[in-house]
Amino acid sequence: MSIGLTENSMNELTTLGEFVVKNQADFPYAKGELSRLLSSIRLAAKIMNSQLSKAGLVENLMGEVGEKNIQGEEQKKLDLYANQLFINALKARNEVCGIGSEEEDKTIIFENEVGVNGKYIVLIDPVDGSSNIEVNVSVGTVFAIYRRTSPVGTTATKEDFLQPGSEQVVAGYVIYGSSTMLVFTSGNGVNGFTYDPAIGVFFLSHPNMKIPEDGSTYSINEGNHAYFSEPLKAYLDYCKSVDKATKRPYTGRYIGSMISDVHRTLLKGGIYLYPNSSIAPNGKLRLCYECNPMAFLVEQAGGKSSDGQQSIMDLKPTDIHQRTAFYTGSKKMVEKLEEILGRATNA
Ligand code: P6P
Repeated sequence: MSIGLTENSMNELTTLGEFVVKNQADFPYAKGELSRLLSSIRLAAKIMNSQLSKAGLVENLMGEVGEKNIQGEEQKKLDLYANQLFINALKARNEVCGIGSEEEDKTIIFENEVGVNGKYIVLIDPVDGSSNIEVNVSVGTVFAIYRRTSPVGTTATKEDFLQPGSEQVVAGYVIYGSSTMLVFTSGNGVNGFTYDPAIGVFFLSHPNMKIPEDGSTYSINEGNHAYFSEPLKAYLDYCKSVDKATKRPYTGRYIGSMISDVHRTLLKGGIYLYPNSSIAPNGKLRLCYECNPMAFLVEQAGGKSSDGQQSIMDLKPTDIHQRTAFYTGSKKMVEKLEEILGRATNA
């Protein structure tokens, strides 16, 4: 009778903690700091998972707060809950000198003796797509970790938070979906861990994730079509025209939760687009704590990310809340988009 385990089963069950220890060499300058940072995010993710799985029953997690964040967006109770949870978890591990959050107008600087000795800064969107939780659609947390550029032992500076995405040390997301997964990169590939709530452990379930070089799914809110540029409309016409050799017309898939749309794109191939438009001249998604971490992950998995002209991670931020057009996915599909957008630019 099969017991569902083989003699090697336990070897196959690598926990997130064991994985980080095994791959400590990936963090050449870290003496365990990054593993402590990741473990704080892991802890907060477990708590989020527990709360979200009963969000409809927990009064303080649903609905709006009645205030707007710096983005001018209605803050959800869930946004504020998650924001405080991740800030507390990160602060407790004494590795961070400051945090930039979508839900905080200004960066949070830890000025106590422990804080000023933190070597890292974290940029985070505590809950991306929070409005989806009310209709039971997946939401997620996105984070990016940088080494500070200011001297250890001093108070973190604005420049610490405005580094280009190419300087990221670690990037990742937690997707709270049909299962909860933590996906991260430290610059040596992308690995995905699935949470088993019965024992409270993240297990390596998606080792060395690679995005297909090409795909046949495009993901965009076409409700904004009237506001798109002519070159972007030309690309969407390309996606919908018939050409069996290139698997067109492509399939349209749009969940409206960026982490879910990019997670599907990472696993199956395709392209995710949130363009700038006449109603959103700089796009909607934020460069520092949404686009850069997702770009790092997709590029580490062999894909490509762009603002239409260049890699998202080459952009030098001037404000942690700044927005950008964002395209990411299978390398060949992003290249085709840039070609079509470039035709207009060069015309
Ligand atoms: P739209 C959620 O608010 C979010 O930031 C992303 O998660 C999502 O992809 C996008 O906005 C949805 O925006 O304009 O299509 O409703």
